[in-house]
Amino acid sequence: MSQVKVGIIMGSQSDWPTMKLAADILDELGVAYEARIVSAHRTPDRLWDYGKTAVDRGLEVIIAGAGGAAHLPGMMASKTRVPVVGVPVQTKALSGVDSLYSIVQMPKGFPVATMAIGAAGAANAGLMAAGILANSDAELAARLDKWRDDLSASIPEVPSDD
Ligand code: RP5
Repeated sequence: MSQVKVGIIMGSQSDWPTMKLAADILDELGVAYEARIVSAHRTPDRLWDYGKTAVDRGLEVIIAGAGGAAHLPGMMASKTRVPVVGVPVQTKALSGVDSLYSIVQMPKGFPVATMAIGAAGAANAGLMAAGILANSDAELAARLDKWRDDLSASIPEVPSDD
């Protein structure tokens, strides 16, 4: 595969079943990515190093997912100008509203593009990353257009009783 331009980072191994849905979309669209566990609280030095080297390593989008006190996306946005797409992971205690609120209310100057809570948000993060890269990659743009057309075509016009 080509140069890795998308980093998928998450606060814990327990986030991977959700974040894998972003990876699955990127696989479908032929977009190279790396996946890493980078915790704002448990591995802050790893977070700092990841953010500090992101531009030089050629990353163009970072998808960051975390749950609960979900500081990873915002802290990553404060450390690199690479666009950060935030995924609020669904939690048991508060259903992911805690994650959403932790990610979405960034102060002016350090944006995080915050997705929906959970599975849909992770898949959409993959699509968002692909859309950003497609602006400068005509072949990826064609694959993404087809992916979207196929999804539209799969939606029946008439509801079924089954
Ligand atoms: C966050 O705490 C992680 O992003 C995860 O969603 C949550 C729980 O982590 P574990 O206790 O399952 O490792 O930092």
